[in-house]
Amino acid sequence: MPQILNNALEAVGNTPLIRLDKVAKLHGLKCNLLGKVEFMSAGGSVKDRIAKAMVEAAEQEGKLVPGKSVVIEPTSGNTGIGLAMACAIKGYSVIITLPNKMSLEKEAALRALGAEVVRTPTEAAWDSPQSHIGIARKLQKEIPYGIILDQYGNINNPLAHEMTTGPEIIEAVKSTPSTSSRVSSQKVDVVVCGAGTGGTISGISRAMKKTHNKDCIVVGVDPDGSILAVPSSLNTKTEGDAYVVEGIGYDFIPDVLSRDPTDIDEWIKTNDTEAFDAVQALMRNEGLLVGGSSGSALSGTLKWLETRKDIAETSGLNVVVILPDGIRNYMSKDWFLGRALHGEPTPLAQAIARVLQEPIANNV
Ligand code: P1T
Repeated sequence: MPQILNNALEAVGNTPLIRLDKVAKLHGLKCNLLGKVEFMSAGGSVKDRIAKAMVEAAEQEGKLVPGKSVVIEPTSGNTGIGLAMACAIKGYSVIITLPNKMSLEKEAALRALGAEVVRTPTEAAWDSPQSHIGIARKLQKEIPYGIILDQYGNINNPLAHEMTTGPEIIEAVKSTPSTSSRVSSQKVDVVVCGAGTGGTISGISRAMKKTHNKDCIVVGVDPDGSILAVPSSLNTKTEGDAYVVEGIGYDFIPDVLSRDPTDIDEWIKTNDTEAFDAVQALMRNEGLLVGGSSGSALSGTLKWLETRKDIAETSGLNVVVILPDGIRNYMSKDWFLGRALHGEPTPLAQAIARVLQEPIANNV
């Protein structure tokens, strides 16, 4: 039942699981394709959940002092936005270290929430003093009451997903009845999820396999250029290549990313072009204004299903894809503007131009 919430943190999570029927049909899938739409969380991403969990745990451990503590976090932005939101509400200062490649929109949202933002060179190796991690550590040493909650090593990162994201998916799938027009196994049969820190995929996997369906197949998505995929031979061809998608992939293995092959069954690599094409498909066909890594997750799902016709062609199987954030974070990025504003003229655009007797403008 709707009720008055105490603050925006209570509007974190509880995101919808939405059928992606048109995309499924376009790709000839008989299984159900379901998107977990995380941009509907209060701060706009899946990372709100861990920000809230890490702050609340630190409070319980007495590590945060209102009015004094300075929360410092290296992040690709979304964890920072979640932390800045939590800290605005709770009264802690925030410093975010953010690699240069991350969008202006993320920096603007962070500053709007009252955080300080320090940009760092994208190309700096994770363990160099110049990286977002190195600069955060340096600041923490020097700034009184500075504390790094450390999403890369904090157990509350995967735990937040084991306790909330995973159970929400399970509950939605179990409580939706199977009907003749919408057949459902009423189990989560496959989860596909990108990995940055790996907290989302590791936590969701534990929720699925421990409490719901031990045979659930969990597929990790890793961008070309990153080294997270297993086996590492998947990474060798593109290791170190630059890529534009934000939030997924690293040049080191975060502690919270499970390397246990029983947690993450398989990995699939994706590139920028297929990710951004998939974002456009989600917008055009499903009306979902998702961000770049959602496109990576969807394109990874579709590629993986190509290799698993037994699943793709079985009606009723539930394949869940995690869509981590929304287009709010990327509105000024060339990959988005190029596709949104400078695409091929549609038949309707041609008709409009004919009616108005003007040449078809490709750039308005
Ligand atoms: O960190 P992980 O739970 O593996 O989530 C990956 C991810 C996917 N997509 C987007 C848009 C993200 O922002 C992230 C992770 N983001 C961070 C690590 C961060 O600091 O915001």
